[in-house]
Amino acid sequence: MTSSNDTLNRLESTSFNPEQKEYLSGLFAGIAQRQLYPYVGLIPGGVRFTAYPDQGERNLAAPASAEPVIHGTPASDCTKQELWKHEEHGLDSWERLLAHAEQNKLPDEENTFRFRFHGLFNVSPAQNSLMLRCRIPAGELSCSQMRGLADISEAWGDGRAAITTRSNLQIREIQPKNAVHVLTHLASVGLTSRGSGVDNVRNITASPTAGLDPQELLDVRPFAHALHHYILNHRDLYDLPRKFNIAFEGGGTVDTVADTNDIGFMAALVKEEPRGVIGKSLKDGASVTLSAGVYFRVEVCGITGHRQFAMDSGIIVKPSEACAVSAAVLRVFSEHGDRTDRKKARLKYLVDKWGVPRFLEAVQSRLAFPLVQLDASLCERRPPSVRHGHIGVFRQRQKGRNWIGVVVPVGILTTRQMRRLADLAEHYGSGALRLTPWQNLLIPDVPDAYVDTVKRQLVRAGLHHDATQILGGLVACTGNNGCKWSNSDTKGHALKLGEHLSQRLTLDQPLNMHFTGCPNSCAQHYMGDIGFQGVRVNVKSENVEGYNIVFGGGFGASQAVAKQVFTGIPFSDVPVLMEKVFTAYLARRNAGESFSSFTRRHDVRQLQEMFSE
Ligand code: SRM
Ligand code: SF4
Repeated sequence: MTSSNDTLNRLESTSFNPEQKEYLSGLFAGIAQRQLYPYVGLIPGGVRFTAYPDQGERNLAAPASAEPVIHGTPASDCTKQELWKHEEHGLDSWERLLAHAEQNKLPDEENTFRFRFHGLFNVSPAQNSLMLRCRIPAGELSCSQMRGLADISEAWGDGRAAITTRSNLQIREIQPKNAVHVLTHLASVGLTSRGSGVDNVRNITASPTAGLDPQELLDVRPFAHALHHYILNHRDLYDLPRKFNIAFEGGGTVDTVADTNDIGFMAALVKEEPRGVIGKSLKDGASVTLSAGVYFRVEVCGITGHRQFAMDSGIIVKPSEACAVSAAVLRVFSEHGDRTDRKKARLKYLVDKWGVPRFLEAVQSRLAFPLVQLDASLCERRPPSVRHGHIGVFRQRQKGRNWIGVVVPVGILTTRQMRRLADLAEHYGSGALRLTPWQNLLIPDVPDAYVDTVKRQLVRAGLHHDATQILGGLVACTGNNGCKWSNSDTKGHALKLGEHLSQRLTLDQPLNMHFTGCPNSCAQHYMGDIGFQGVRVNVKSENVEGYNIVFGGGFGASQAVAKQVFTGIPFSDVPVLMEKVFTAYLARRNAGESFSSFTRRHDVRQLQEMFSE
């Protein structure tokens, strides 16, 4: 086995500058240290045990004279995060977790990075504690899992949970001493948080009404679950250059915003044709006759914070091939993605550099079956989703059954509400719950006879099944109560603005307003009818919370990147400004015109003038 000391000696003979040598010496000395002093853990009941991690053979050493290389990139060019991963695989930090738990210590920058591989985020200084981000594939939760999450939040968190924009759940205010209890309890309810942060594939999303929806083309849940398990069982997929998002869109009532993901699998129908539908094999250019049925069109490189939706790659795959195609794309990304600059380490930048044909060729080279190119016009795309289809009562394709979309204001649930929802799902539905990327949830399988009872019970629990066109479309990222990057209290402001407007205005069409605290755009403000991006604003001698405001975004069939109309508006001015915006829109729109169509047909200056009157 090659020791870290050998590596240290070799560093002497390579061509690093003194600064690089010092850093790398420190790094490898750190490894040697850890091998000598194993971590100690504390198990419930106060029993101590010592664990000697088997460090195994590390791939630190390149040939004696060469510089260490990480995924083809010389170590001295790599980001510090790459060096940390190279030093220790992201999933191998359990000993460190135990040590931190034992000392009730928050991790430093390096260990903060490592613990995110286990779904634990040190969110100081916003809160001096850890946050747990789960993985909930396809947003599907059983009532017992929901109760288990409520137990975790009650015992070790702040007694609440937040539904995220990836149909997922986060629990906050976890003390380091409780981190291990949280993870083991999560496992005991059949959930995991592995890979929900940093350089991993994030929670796999799928149409929230999959399997229930009369209008869907395909129940996409099996594919989302298959991929979830594939990822969990392949360590190399936890060492990507950066985060990676994958979504499955089955064409149902509620949009899953798959077009904002690195890969969006979009269900599409190939219709019966007398001579068959002919595609082209990417492998050898041969014609491929496609039988009629539902396939996925593969869209790639969505990343709305960088103002880009996923683009159609020209490829169509059988649903059963989606997992293999994902794995191939992930490995191409892993091998060739940028390891030197985290801002450019997303799939988009690799494909920008290579172009789509070279990228697809690389993907094809990792697959045993041919990728098939088919012009998008030869497929029938999904039916349009229903705006705010995530709220209210909708009939399922199963006769006499309904899903009830529950309003969860900006995604926050108390543990009491979580348990109540679990009870309702168990007593009146099939025991299942579905989280949505709209930061709310659905109770499926409610028989007609129980719909009114469930509605009443929801209201009793302080939740709802109905909302104004304004309140039904509020989405807000964590904001400055939990995230250090946030310039403003996104969740609080979204609620205040929603209430202010709902008391003064009635809209006859659903509308989405997305609040995001910084340019990272976790709440995808560029795809909102209206998007708010938090900024600090100087007002007289005071620095206050405010927003840049964008208009005219959309997703799916009405996809568009919103344009910035107002810059640096203090939040105190936002409610009155937005009242003016809606008053002008209602007075000047064409009959039945939606807010996004209205804002799209005017340029920025026209909108500024109209909305400032
Ligand atoms: Fe996000 C980082 C919260 C969805 C783009 N995101 C963060 C961090 C971890 C801040 C940090 O690095 O310290 C935030 C943790 C706050 C906290 O304590 O709660 C954070 N992101 C969230 C969540 C919780 C927002 C929400 O309230 O729903 C969402 C969790 C989803 C999940 O369950 O996995 C969340 N973030 C997104 C999305 C939407 C999506 O994934 O579908 C995006 C835009 C799409 C994309 O892929 O970029 C998003 N988050 C970012 C970025 C910018 C990445 C980039 O390459 O531009 C960062 C910064 C980073 O990764 O370094 C970030
Ligand atoms: Fe934090 Fe910015 Fe994401 Fe909001 S958008 S959660 S402020 S990183």
